[in-house]
Amino acid sequence: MTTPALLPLSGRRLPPLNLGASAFPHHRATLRLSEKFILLLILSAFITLCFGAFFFLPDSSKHKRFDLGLEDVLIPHVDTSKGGKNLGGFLIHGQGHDEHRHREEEERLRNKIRADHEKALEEAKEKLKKSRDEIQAEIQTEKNKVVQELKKKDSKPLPPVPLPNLIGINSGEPADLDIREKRNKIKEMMKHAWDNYRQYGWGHNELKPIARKGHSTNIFGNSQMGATIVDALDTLYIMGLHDEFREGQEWIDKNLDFSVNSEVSVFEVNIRFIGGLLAAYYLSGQEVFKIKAVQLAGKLLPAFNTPTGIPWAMVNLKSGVGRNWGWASAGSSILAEFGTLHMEFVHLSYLTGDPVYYNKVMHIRKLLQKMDRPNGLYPNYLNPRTGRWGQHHTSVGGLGDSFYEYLLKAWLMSDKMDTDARKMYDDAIEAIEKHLIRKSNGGLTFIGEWKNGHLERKMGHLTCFAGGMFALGADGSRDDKAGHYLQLGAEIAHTCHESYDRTTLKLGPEAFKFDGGVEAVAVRQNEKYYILRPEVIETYWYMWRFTHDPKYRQWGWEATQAIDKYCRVSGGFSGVKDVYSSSPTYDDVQQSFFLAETLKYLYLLFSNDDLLPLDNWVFNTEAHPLPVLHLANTTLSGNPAYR
Ligand code: DMJ
Repeated sequence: MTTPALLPLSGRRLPPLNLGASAFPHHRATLRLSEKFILLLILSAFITLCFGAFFFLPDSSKHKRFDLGLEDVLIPHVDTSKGGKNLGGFLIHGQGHDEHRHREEEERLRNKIRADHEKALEEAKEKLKKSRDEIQAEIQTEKNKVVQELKKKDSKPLPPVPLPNLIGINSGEPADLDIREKRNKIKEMMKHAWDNYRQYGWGHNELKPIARKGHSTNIFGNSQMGATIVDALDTLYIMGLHDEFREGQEWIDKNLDFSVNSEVSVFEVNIRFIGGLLAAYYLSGQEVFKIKAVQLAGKLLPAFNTPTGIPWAMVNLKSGVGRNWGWASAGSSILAEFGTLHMEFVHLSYLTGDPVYYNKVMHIRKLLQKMDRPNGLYPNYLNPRTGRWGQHHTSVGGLGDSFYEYLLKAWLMSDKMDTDARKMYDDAIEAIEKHLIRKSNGGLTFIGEWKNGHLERKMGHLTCFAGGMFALGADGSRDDKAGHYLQLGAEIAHTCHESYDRTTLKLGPEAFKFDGGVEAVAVRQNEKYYILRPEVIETYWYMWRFTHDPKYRQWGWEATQAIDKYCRVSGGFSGVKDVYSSSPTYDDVQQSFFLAETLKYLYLLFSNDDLLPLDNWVFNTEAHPLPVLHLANTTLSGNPAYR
């Protein structure tokens, strides 16, 4: 006996066989053409067989089969009180009136099945008449339809929220001619970087300016997410490069898709993509950026599904599966990664009215607040399964840096209402000053790293951002030590400038030592490179805003000239492998942060202070400006701390 499940008994069981494009949209996209032909043949043969069997078999057998099917499929809810009996799941129907109704129903269904099968046969025959190209075109059209439908589903409008007071989105044009010319030079460099990326790397994450093709690293996963476009948007906007901005917007609108089977860094995607999209939204008011930022944030949320709520370092955007870097101590997550989500996530909750983002980062905050810290220092590694610290390595450079930055900026961004964040920042900086900050024999202040119970007298280029951070945090510091922190910022700026000045190219090495007779100089060959990083220039800019000491513009101009001279190639800008060599080789990468940060900070250094004033804007760690949220006057669900 044929199993009922295989019998084409009703319109519900076996829908009208449409072998054309709309029958199985998801499977069809993946079928190859030859497979499709074979499938069509098999199906049409099968239908013909069923059709023939149904009409040419003796009547009794037809009824037997039909009844079996009807019993459990078509009239499952027969009222047994009217003569039907339920025997082990099968219904035996009563006589007379019921039987007549039953026969009519059978007849109606038989007619429907016949019509459906005839239609399906016709469609199958039609399909077989078509050429391969026609079928391929149909498949493509249907694929496009599915993609459009998915896009529509994803682009739900977000609830309107009152925008914060967006002050200082202006040209910032300096009156001084010399400063204006310098600023124009920086704008020209931005155009050179963008135009070459546009020509040779468009849609790729980054550019190889010498090979003149796209480039990517594992932080962006294996897909082309246009990292440079998203990272550069707000710089283009600020510089008044509006045509380029619109090109970027158009690409994002049409191509930026997060439903990809790609494992990305949660931290990098947050600071570059979500930060970049949010800043572009606030500056330009274009909804598409907000919508994309929220879609992307939704894809990062599964990374928080760990026993402690400390997110994984990486997440697959499609499957939501997360994991940590293989090199991180004892399977740990990294302080600078899970601790650098706060600003963007608070903005996401603010813009969507959905507390989910806010709750995720506040959970991290609360967990960290409760933990014991060796010497008051935060180790760089925390295991997301056990909630325990990994190796006791503390750094204000790589692996630790932006965690401290975001504590301070969370406070600033909340209009100074988030006093918990300020307290955590003050405590952390006090411990850092006590255990990590030292003066070299030559009088240079440096920030070392705590490793295996002792201080390593080495400072990274990344650590140089801290000069700006100390200056930014001076106002509002504990015991009114504003002067002290501004001075500390100036000392770090000076040390980092020395690290540039003591090289052949006047560009800073990746790391430099204060040990064994050297000061602010790289010793190991693999620490002599410069990859277009922004941190030193970032500190010059903050110091300029707070002091207006002309030396910061002078140092910024030295760096601009060195970059233009040694990193510029005809296909864009490249990092160099050895800043102490007079004939350096290129690394052939134009990093997206060069457009997001390095050139933006340089441009702001030569602009008036009323362009993005620091009382109203807070820059995320990738230099994407986000407005201060006056949360005291805002109802943000799940936000008791600020009310
Ligand atoms: C940027 O992506 C960010 O500044 C990050 O915080 C650390 N470093 C790079 C640039 O050097």
